[in-house]
Amino acid sequence: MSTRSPSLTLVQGDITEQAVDAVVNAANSSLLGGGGVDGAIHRRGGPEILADCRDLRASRYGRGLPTGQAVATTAGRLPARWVIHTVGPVFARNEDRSELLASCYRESLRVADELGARTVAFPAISTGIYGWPMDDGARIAVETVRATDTAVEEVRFVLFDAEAYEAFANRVG
Ligand code: AR6
Repeated sequence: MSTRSPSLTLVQGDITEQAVDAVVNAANSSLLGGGGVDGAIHRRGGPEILADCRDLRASRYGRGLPTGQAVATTAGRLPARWVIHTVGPVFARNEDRSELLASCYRESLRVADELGARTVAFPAISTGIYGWPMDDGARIAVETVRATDTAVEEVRFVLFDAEAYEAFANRVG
C-alpha cells in the first residue's frame, strides 16, 4: 500500500464544471482535440488550451503524446488551474491493455505532484469513444489511484451518467 493516499470522491456531472486544481482530459495522441471529454474541455476552456497543446507538439511531442503518458497545460477559462492531458488505450478484446490504462492514472498523479496540485478531477478514461467496459474501467481507476503514492489530497471521479456513477460507487465501497 502507498504511504500517502488521496481521499476518493464521486460526482455525477460534467468535468468542465469542477473547481479543482487540475482536471484530467481523456485526450488522444495528437493533443489537438476530439469529442467526448476532450471536446468539452476545449470548448469550455477556450483557445488558450489548444495554443499550449500546439506548443507541446512543436517542442516535446512531435510524434504525439504516447498512450499512457500525461502532460499539463493551462486550464484557460475552466474553473481549474491546469488541464492534465492523458491518452488512454483503445479497448481491445484480443489484447490486455490494462497496464496502459493504469499508467494514465499514475502518470496524471505524477504530473499533478509536479505542479503542486492538491485536488484532481478525473473522468472515466477510455470508457467512451475508446470503448473500455465501464465496470473494468472503474476497477482499474480506483485500484490504481489507491495504490499510488501522491501528495494529492482529493481525487474526484466525475462520472457523466448514472451507470458510470454506479460502477465507481461499487468499487469505492
Ligand atoms: N464530463 C465527464 N465525463 C464525460 C464528459 C464530460 N463533459 N463527456 C463524456 N464523458 P471519452 P475516451 C464520459 O469518449 O473513451 C476523444 O475524441 C464518457 O461518457 O471522452 O478516453 C479524444 O480526443 C465516458 O464515460 O474518452 C480521444 O480521441 C468518459 O467520459 C477519445 O475521445 C470518457 O469518454 C478518447 O476516448
